[in-house]
Amino acid sequence: MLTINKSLKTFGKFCLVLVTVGLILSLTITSPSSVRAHGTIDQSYLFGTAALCTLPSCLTGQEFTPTVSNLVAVDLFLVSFSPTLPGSPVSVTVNIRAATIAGSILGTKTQIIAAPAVVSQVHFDFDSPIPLTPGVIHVIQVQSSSNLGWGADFCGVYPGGVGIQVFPNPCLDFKFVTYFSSVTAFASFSPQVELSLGPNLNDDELELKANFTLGSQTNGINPLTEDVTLGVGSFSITIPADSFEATPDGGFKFEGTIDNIILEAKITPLPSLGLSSFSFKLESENLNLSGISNPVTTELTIGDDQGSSTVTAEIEPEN
Ligand SMILES: [Ca+2]
Ligand SMILES: [Ca+2]
Ligand SMILES: [Ca+2]
Repeated sequence: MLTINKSLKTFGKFCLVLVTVGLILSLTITSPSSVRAHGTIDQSYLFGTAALCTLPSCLTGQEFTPTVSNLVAVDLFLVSFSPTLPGSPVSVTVNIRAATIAGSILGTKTQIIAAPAVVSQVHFDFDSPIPLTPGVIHVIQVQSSSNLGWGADFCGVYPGGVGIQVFPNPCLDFKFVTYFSSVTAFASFSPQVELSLGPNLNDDELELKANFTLGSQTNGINPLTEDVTLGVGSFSITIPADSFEATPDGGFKFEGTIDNIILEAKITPLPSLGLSSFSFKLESENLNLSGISNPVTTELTIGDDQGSSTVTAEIEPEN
């Protein structure tokens, strides 16, 4: 039941969902899917038929009150605010601020988008999870290099905050979605990757060694009952729950063939480095790694704990 996902991880720079017909600023409501490329929805407000300026001079933002302690992405509903703008590149900066639109910046993302002709859902992934305080107001501030409009509702009923255009306006809510990550990032993860690429299909080999330390918020790992997934570049492989066996040294071992891939994996506690530190070793044969090249993003997920690191793999062609 091992799954091999050779599909590229498609981190769309932005996802567009067209929601408007007719007047350029009028829009119909479309619900985004519950899980997008990155994260799970926490807060959202999807109503309104207006749009308001996003230029820095407009000081535009939306308050929101998260129920979770991190934010990894937002969706904004944006539209060109001038008839000549659609299709032109526009730089959009999203700041996540504490408490008010003048509060400290907790995280920021700048992305170039093609100015949408109609109100469109645009996805912004932050480079790393932004820590939030659940139950407390934060602000999504939006600034653009050319004048876009941000879809808005002048009779907004989002309960977790208000829209801001220069001043907070209790009647205003902008259209937005916030996403959080439910995985706990490793505190450290240092993989060494060796690839041996053969001339034929399914004759490549992968060897990986890594020490990792779980994040401070972790609830621990249990490879006996949790999926273990390793991603290297566009290749990924999952050793399903119930595959590992406990070893006398307190570690876990898997040896077997899954979907024709010969696989040996071992997770060993490293008590000398602390209770949350482990080594992970994996050797596998009969892979198809064609097209892989440095640097490679390497990601190890054990249950809801995850580490990611971009490394230079040792790649040797096999003769
Ligand atoms: Ca509101
Ligand atoms: Ca090959
Ligand atoms: Ca866990």
